[in-house]
Amino acid sequence: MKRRNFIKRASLTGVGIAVGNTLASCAENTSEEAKASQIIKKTSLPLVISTWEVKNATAKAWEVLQSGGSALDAVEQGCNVEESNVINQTVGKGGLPDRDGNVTLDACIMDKYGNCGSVVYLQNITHAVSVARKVMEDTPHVMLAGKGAEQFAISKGFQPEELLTEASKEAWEKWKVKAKYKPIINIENHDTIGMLAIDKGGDISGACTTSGLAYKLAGRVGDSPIIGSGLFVDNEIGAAVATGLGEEVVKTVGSFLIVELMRQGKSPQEACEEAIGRIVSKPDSNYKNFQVGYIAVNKQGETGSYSIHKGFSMTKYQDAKNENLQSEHYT
Ligand code: SD4
Repeated sequence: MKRRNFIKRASLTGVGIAVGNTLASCAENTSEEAKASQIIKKTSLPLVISTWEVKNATAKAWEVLQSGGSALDAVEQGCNVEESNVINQTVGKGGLPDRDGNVTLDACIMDKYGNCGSVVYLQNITHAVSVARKVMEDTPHVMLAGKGAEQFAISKGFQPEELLTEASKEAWEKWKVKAKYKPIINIENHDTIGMLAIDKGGDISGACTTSGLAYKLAGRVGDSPIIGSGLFVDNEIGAAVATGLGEEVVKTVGSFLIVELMRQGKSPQEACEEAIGRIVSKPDSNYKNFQVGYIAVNKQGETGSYSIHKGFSMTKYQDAKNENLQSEHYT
């Protein structure tokens, strides 16, 4: 079977399964195509969802979408808001540093064509997600790291600046004197922003940006810039993005997994739950000690979110309605 037909079939089957109740009300309407188009009409576009309670960032993305902008511009500009927000100590400027006091950023972005760009271990540049977009659009590569990424950013006109704020420096200095301190993601540090949007044209894009695990070993990179782990977009199926302990997301290639599960017919909610299940059901999983959360959207505009522990939430803009929705959780 040709790839395109295969995708179409799988995705239409998915619609049937994912929204079975709604379909039941569609009386005797027959073909899968007809059913799918009825569902698509029911969904109001555009929409944007983000990990955690990031109202300003999501509002910015919504503004871009409302004015007819692309999902790609929306997720980039939305994430930029949080990258400049020095109060948020897990993203961009003001992010908590690594063990040695260096703020290092990871970010990626993915468009409706499946193109992607990513930066890892980027220093001295606030808008990591915009650098990732430049990698995607202006180079033949997908990923740039460290000094090379920084030099590339500067060559593209990004201004280098000190990312370690007084508040983050103070927190790091306090951390240094505490004996046996063990950072537990989501208790001491969370809010990494992952954002997924569908624009008025029905096209999907996503982005993710973070300063990573606070007080990490120098050189550590998490899931957030790894395409398939921290983020995955397939414009024919849907998209997913992760937050939490990146090592666990990478081990299960979480975001790609969710999109593939949606391709097989699972709803975004079911797919997020199964991806969390893959982490917690490992024989040696010590999931009680860390958090992972996922959000996802399918082509029909249905959304889902799930995490290991309670406390995770998703911010959603649709129909000019702004909601912060507590996510269901495993524990
Ligand atoms: C990481 N996933 O670097 C990121 C951190 C995060 O909420 O999402 N924190 O592992």
